[in-house]
Amino acid sequence: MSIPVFADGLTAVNLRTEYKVNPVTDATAPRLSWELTSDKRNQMQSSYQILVASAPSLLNEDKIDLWNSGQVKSRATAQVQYSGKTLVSRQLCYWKIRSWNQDGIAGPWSGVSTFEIGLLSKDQWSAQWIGLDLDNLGKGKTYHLPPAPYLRKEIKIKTGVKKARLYVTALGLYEFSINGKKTGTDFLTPGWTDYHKRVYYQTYDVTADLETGVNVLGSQLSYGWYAGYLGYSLLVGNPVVRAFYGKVPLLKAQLEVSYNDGSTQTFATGADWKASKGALTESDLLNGETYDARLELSGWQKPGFNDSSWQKPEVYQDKEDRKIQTYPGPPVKITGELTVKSQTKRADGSWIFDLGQNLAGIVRIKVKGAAGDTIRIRYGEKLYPDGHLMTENLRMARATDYYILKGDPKGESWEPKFTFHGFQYVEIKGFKEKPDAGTLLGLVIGSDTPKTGSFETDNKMVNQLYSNIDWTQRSNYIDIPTDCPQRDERIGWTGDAQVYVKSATFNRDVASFFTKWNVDLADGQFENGAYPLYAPAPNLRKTDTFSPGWMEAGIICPYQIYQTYGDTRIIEQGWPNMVRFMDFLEKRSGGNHVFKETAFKDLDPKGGFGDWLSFGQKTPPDMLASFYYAYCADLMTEMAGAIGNQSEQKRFSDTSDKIRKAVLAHYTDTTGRFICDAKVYGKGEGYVDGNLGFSGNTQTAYANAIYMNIVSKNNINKAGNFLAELIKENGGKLATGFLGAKPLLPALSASGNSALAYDLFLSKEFPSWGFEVENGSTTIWERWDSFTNEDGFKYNAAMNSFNHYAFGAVCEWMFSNAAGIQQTHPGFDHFDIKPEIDPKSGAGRIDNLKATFHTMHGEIISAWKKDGVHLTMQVTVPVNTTADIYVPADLTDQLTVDGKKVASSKDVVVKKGEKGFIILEVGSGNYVIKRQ
Ligand code: RAM
Repeated sequence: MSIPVFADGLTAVNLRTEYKVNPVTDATAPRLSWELTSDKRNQMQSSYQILVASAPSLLNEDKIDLWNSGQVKSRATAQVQYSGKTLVSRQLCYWKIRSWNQDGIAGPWSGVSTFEIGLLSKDQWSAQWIGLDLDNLGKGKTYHLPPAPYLRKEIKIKTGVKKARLYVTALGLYEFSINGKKTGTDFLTPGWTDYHKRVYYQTYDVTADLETGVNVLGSQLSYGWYAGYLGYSLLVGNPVVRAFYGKVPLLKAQLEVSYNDGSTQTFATGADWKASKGALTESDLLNGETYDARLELSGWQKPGFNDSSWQKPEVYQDKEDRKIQTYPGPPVKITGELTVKSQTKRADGSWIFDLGQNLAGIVRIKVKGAAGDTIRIRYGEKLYPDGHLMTENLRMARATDYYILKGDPKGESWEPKFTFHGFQYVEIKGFKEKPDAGTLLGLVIGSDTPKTGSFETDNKMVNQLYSNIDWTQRSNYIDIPTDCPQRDERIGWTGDAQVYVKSATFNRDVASFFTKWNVDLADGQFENGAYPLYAPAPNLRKTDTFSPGWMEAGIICPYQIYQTYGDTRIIEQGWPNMVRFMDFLEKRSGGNHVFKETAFKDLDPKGGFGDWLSFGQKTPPDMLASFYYAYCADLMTEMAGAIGNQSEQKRFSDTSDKIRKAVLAHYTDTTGRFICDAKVYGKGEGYVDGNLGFSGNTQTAYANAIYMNIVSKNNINKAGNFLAELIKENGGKLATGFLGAKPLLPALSASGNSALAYDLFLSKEFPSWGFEVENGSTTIWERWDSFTNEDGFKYNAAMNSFNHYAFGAVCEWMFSNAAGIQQTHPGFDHFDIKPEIDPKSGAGRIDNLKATFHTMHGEIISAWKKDGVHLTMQVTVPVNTTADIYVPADLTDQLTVDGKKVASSKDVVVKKGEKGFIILEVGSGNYVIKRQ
């Protein structure tokens, strides 16, 4: 038997810079982070030392040339800013770190990580914007879909390449290749931004891709978000339906080569490139692609190809104030593959393939046939009962790809490049041969956000629900948080994003994803200070502006990133914008600190979107706006504190008090019930579902009032009782929409109604989360009744997505309440484990639950298991953190920790606490707690 030997100190792992592993960044004081591991309990970092050098061989205390932090007394293991020598464009930095534990024992040096600085200013770019205007070749009736341009350039590389970097971006979408090999594995680059203000670029290490002699730089462009169709503009008859930012997709690329002999060479896009149309005859994000393989420019990416018939590209002027910056988010990638579960031939000769999972992505097909045979590929999330593909819910998104065969006797394989679809089923027309197992493969696409969470119980429905939530997140976090991946929308709806952001943090690491989107939000902010309905924010419909419940994403999303990751830079960067938004609210409330009925009647729809997709009487949107106003003022108070801005901390805390007072005075009666002056809304015309009437006394009102601390601590239980009463009156069912569903279960739990929260959570009756699962869902639906046995798909043509995460916001309750993982300090430096145990047992209930959540410090685990009156809890607390474990018990004597009586365990401290709980304060390590 071998005996493992552990080092005494802490070992640092998972070194990251700006949330990424070995990234390229524009941050000149990049933030470093690491996680600590130890096989011992109660481990804390007391100090750290960071070394940064320009070469690995210099990573030695006496040779260091960039930064030696020295031994810094600090617990910080994340958001630690580089503060060495000034960093310049292209600088490659190597770093490592070691930590001292609470006893002053130094751990070993970590492995070496890197970060590289991008091109910090525009004058570093010698590359020009080049493109080929093929717009007049778009000739469809409904859709104007011109072919996609191809660009190429032959270059000569000398021997002895030491380092080569490709800096590349597009207005539109690009794929780049060197000698026929795709550069990188990213998809839909360079991502969506307000291209008038900024465009991001990617940096690739292409040292290994270059050969001595002639090399070919190749690129294909597409229209994408820049020049293609966007959202529902076509559906709603907007004057502009495509080319919102520009008509011609453009490439800007610069290959920089340094040689061993010290010389350098730069190859940049310019008039000396060649351009042509090719086999990609249609290419649009929403509508799909057509690839005519007969038109393939065989060998165009290889040296020696005869491009004499190609054209000179046009060079386009840059927009002077457009920024060019390093892509800050996680790249969109193919994140998985799905094989076909079943295939069925239809009477019309077409085939339906079922991938068994609703997803966002594309398919790779393998076919054999004659030149000119056309394969039509359509996508759908559902089938009709007779087995044909349901596509009405795609509305105006054509979402169809065509592949025209060249007739290769060995067979041909193809996948689209610049589009994606939301689907579970694929319908293919045009096969000459019977498809087999290798005919079709589903390729999942999405922003590559590392998985951080898991949630598993002994209840199958709940496990499927969790899978549905995570799949819906994967399908909709595609460069920006979208509403849905299938129909003619796929835009960054701010309301959806803000209700779901906390849930998202549990499932995946979304720190850099929201770092990116937060800039989109700021870029989309209106002159008057309101954040937009969606970001990026091209005008897809004349009347689209802002709405209560949506615009607050500008405060709520960065706040959540601060909370989960301890990130104060996102606050600092967006602070002026956030303050401007608060000023806007103040001005709009006319100094009253409350939005009275009809305060937002100037919007379209009147009042904004309110509690979108709720059932029954509507919660007044103005009342919700008032709640959000108070909530935002609270978050601003906290964030001002976090960045040390005391005067604004005071300002927002005063504002928050005033709002709360004014809101309660206006919207509650003497018994504490929420009320409104419903008469003022008249027949509700122009309001979303206004014909249903308005009431202050709704589930959504209480759920939000409790969640946002509108009611005082003393009145929470009373408000909770009103809420419980309303649910009972409604036959034990929820009636909430987008704004009400997220806080519903948390509010019940916070007000002593955990049992009712569980009943709603585990219900399989319509409307509920379980109902969707019972009906075969593999993702979260847009509506509670997207499909019912009685009505089938009653909304399809209107708005019926089967991949919409807003109602997946229940995930927040699953982790924070059912598993009880509650962050109490930003970045999870300290947290509570306070699980709510399902009070009932038996079929359809939960007896056994385990959630894991990887924080900036490492993995938290919270598991519990009921066995009659006995309860076992299992908790893992990462190194450098502490936790309060709330064990539901009355007497300390009832408990054991790791088999020993609590009193005799030296690793737990019993804290005075809440009635019904024994609170155990613990340091890092694994704990098994049993209640007899
Ligand atoms: C729908 C979107 C989104 C919602 C808006 C108001 O069309 O899908 O989910 O936020 O409308």
